[in-house]
Amino acid sequence: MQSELRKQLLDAFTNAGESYLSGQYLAELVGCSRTAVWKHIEELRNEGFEFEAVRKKGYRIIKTPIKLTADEILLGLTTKFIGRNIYYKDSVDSTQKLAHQLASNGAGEGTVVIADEQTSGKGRMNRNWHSPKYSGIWMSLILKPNITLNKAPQLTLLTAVAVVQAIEEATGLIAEIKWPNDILINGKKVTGILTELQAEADRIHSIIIGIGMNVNQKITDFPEDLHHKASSLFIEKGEIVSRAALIRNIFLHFEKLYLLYLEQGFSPIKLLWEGYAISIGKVIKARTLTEVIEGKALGITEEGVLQIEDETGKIHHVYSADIEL
Ligand code: BTX
Repeated sequence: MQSELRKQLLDAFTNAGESYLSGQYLAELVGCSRTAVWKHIEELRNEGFEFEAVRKKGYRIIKTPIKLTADEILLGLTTKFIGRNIYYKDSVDSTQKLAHQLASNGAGEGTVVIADEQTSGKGRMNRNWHSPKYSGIWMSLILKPNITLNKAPQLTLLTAVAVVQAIEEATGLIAEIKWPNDILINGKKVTGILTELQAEADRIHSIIIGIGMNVNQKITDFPEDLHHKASSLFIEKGEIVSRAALIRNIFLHFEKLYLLYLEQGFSPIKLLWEGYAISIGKVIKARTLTEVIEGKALGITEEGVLQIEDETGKIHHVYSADIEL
C-alpha cells in the first residue's frame, strides 16, 4: 500500500519532468493529506532521491539514488506484471536462492529479487558469479508459465534476446549472444543468464531466471582471471549507465517477448535469437559434462537445443555446454 502510494508519487514526478508539483496537487492525486505526502517525500529522500522544494511552486526530483531502490526502478515503469513486485536487498548471498524461497511461498509471476551485491552469486554448474556492490544488475525473475519441462531452455534464449535489446536501447552498444546464455560485447562477457526450475514430474511450478549484468565496473574491479574474458557496459561505452533505467528496459523487452511467446510459441523468438547469435554457421567446440563435440553449429531446434554437425556428418543435440568459438 505504502509502496503503491510512493509509486503513484514517482509516476507523477516522472510525468511532470522539469515542472514543479504542489503538495496540494499531489495530496489530491494520491488521496491523502499534504502531511502524508510530505512524509513520503521524506522517505524517498532517505532512499537517496533528491528533491528541490520551492515555495508556492512545490517539488520536483533533481537526483535519483546511486544505490538501487525498488522505488527508483518503479519510477516510470510501464510493464503490466514483470517487475511490478520487487524484493530489493542491499546485500544477499544469491538472488536465485531468495527467489526460490519466495516462489515456494507463493510469490506471483513477474516477481523480481534484486540486490546491490551478492556475496555468493551463482553461475551454471556451481560456478561463481562475481557480483560486486553498486556496479551491476544482479536479479532473479520468477515465472510460472504453463509449459512442459523440455521447453524451459527456450526461456533462457528469450531472456538473452530481451537483454540484448535492452542493452542496445539503453546504451546503443551492439551485443551478441553466445549459445546458450552468454551476452558478449566485442567478444567479452557482459551478462550471464542462469535458468533454474521448481518442478515435479513434468509439471513446472516456477522458473527462476537469474540475470547477472556487468554495468559500471572498471576493468580493475574484476578479479584478474576475468580480465581477458569479462567486460562491463561502462568499459565498452565509456560512460556510467543508469542501472534502474536498464532494469526497466529489460523488464519491458522481456514482457513483450514473453507475452509473444505465450501466444505464438517459440518460433518468433527463435527468429530473433538467431539474428543476434554469433555461434551459428561457425565451427565450434562444445564442452558438455561428459564430452567435447567439435563441428559446425547448424542452429537451434524448436526446443532451443543446439545442433552441431561433426566431421563425419553426424548431428549432435546439445542441451547444455560451454562453447568455444
Ligand atoms: P556461467 O556458468 O555461464 O558463467 C560463470 C563463469 O563466468 C565463471 O566461472 C567465470 O569464469 C565467469 N564469470 C564470473 N563472474 C563473472 C562476471 N561478473 N562477468 C563475466 N564473467 C564472469 C552464467 O554462468 C550465469 C550467471 C548468472 C548470474 C546471476 S546474478 C543474479 C542471479 N543470482 C545468482 O546467484 N546468479 C544469477
